[in-house]
Amino acid sequence: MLTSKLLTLVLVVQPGRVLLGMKKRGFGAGKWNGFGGKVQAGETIEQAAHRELLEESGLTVDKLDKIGNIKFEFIGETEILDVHIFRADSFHGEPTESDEMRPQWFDCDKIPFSQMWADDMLWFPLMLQRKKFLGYFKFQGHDLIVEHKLQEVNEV
Ligand code: 6U4
Ligand code: NA
Ligand code: NA
Repeated sequence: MLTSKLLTLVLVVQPGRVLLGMKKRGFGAGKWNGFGGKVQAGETIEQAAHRELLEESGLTVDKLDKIGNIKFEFIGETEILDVHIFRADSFHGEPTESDEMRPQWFDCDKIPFSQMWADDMLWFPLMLQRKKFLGYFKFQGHDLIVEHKLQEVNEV
């Protein structure tokens, strides 16, 4: 049976640039990614997104826009990752390295897709254009997408 695990992912965007973090340990270590993690018991998905953003980047935001939901399946694994994606266009604080992530700004035309999850190059353009989207990606291992669906929607 497939179970699913709720996760958050936050992209902080400013005109012409996006903040990514180098994941130093755990799932996706060695990849640049947005900030996020597991939703804990007793918190909403949005609360988890704020908490993980602060823990991993040192930033707080007044507003998170819900922009996407992607479900990831890994062949041979019984858990689907149900990732809720948010975008923030302003923030408070200074990006600060944590045990888990090393933040760095990237120009929007120099996003390091070759060192990111393979799905990111497909949905980052939608995210940067403020489009909303739903997706499903099936991975073999952590680098190969064997099947996927991605659609723009009006509401996530
Ligand atoms: P802890 O709680 O430290 O053990 P960890 O195992 O490191 O957690 P966590 O909580 O950081 O994992 O969550 C994984 C993060 O990676 C979430 O923000 C979701 C994100 N993520 C997972 N698969 C992804 C994918 N294919 N593309 C992507 N982000 C992904 O862009
Ligand atoms: Na995390
Ligand atoms: Na986490």
